[in-house]
Amino acid sequence: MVQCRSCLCLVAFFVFSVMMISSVNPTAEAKPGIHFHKWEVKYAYKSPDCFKKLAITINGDSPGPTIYAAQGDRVVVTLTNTLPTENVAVHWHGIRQIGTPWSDGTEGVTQCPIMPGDSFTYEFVVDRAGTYLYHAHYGMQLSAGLYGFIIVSIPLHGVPEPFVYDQDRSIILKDWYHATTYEQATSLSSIPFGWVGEPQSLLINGRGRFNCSLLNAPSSDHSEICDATNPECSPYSLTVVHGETYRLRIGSLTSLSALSFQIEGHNMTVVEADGNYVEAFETKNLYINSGETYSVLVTADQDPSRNYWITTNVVNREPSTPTGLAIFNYYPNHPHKYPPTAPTTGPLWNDIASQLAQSRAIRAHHDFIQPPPPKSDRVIVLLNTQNLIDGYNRWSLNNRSLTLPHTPYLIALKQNFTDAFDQNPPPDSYDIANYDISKVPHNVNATSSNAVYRISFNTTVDIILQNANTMTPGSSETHPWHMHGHDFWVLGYGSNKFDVVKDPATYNLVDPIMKNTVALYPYGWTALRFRADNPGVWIFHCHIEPHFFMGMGIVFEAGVEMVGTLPTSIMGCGETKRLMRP
Ligand SMILES: [Cu+2]
Repeated sequence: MVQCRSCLCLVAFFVFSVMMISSVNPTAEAKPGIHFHKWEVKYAYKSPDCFKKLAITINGDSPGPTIYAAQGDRVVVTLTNTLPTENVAVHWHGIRQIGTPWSDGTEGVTQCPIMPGDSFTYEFVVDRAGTYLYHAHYGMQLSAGLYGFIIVSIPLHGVPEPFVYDQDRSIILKDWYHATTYEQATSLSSIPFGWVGEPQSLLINGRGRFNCSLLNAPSSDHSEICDATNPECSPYSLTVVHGETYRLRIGSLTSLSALSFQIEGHNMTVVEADGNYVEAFETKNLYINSGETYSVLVTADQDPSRNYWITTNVVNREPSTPTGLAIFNYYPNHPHKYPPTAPTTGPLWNDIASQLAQSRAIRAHHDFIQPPPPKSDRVIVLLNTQNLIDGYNRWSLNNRSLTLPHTPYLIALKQNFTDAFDQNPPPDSYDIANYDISKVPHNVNATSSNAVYRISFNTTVDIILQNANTMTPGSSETHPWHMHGHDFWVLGYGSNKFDVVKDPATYNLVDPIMKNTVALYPYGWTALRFRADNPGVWIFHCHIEPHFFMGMGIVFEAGVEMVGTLPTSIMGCGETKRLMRP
């Protein structure tokens, strides 16, 4: 067993691997490891973009420590909530939680929130190598800075990856707001509605740059809250050696922004998406949505006498956020020496066609194709709309806007608490024949709902995400949809209203990628297929935090009767209180 704490984890894991290599009979199977982490979730003042703001941190860090493990290992995170007046829950994004649905970390779905002063232990197996994420899944705490990476390597004697590289590095992207999550959440749920707006900066590995002179105060007054000389906001520098090839794991946990990512003068070869190997393809601009991860290979093959810019830009929404900057540093140049060129600007923000082209270009790696079942047992078409409910702005699926119940679904379903949520099934479709997706809806009103899609265990389900016009004429937004507990096959994309008769004939059933997060483009559709083979209760939602906060998600159940005895540590709220009494 290996004791791991924050950055010591990597060292411990390395030592562990060496121990394994030195002590193991070469023909024997490697034994899975266990990685213990102790996290204190606490407030700290942070200046990631030079502007001082209260952040929610793990052991004082935002982003939090990277969890390193090998495929098949067990990860045990004991989280102590020392936020004095605030609950918390943490989701392990991309980890399917096979056999441990209560460790998914989704407040209201799989657990009660962790109350101030309480500790909670998440324990799960990382069953596949790849690049994953973790982040808060309660209220809007992701925006407050609770996020990080999970990096799962190939175990000893494991199936090798279909690509080679010299070094492994990771980059996590975030958009950053100066308003607190409490102000944002209050504005979103008020009449009149207050939109969160565009972020103030983009962070690369927790570092960005806000122009302090934009503050409405003389510089002598604002140096306390915005200090351009603060080392916390000096750009991240990735040091490379000429001639070496780097595997860059890139993950995005933005609250709102879809991003493009570039390395000046260097091509990137995409090899992994959401933990699945893809047929390698080259790009200069990697588009990445919140909740997605990619691995790219980059060879340091340019003039090594200078540094280059790493840049990230907002796409899909008219940007008012400055380009996020980091430095691609050729050793032995000084890591903080600015490149002699102006930062590259990235692609046009509204070039949806090239984003769609990238999405369509990604195929499963030919040696790792997992063919989808040829047919589905059920088709659920979800119309994505912006609505009003009693005058409040919301997002809905088939006119239902999700409100999480006070009793988590997993416990309510397992214990048959039928009063905990609406027992009527939500609709599998909408009025496809008559609904005009290109216009503001005739009647913008929707209803709130906490009903659940009940799915027969081990059946195959297609989900068609259908986009539409918002409540603003001529406007439709991109939504990155993320599924808990499963990967899904991405069968296809379209740029208009889905035709239930014709469009399934265009599906890629040969080599579709599997992902856990996929984009739904403006006015278009995205078709997914998944096998409901993981017993539990799972959420499927838009990964834009304010959209999810405004109801953009559904919950589905499959095989809940097969879930083992629930740990009492997930209980304590709503109707589960009665289970806690002797
Ligand atoms: Cu959305």
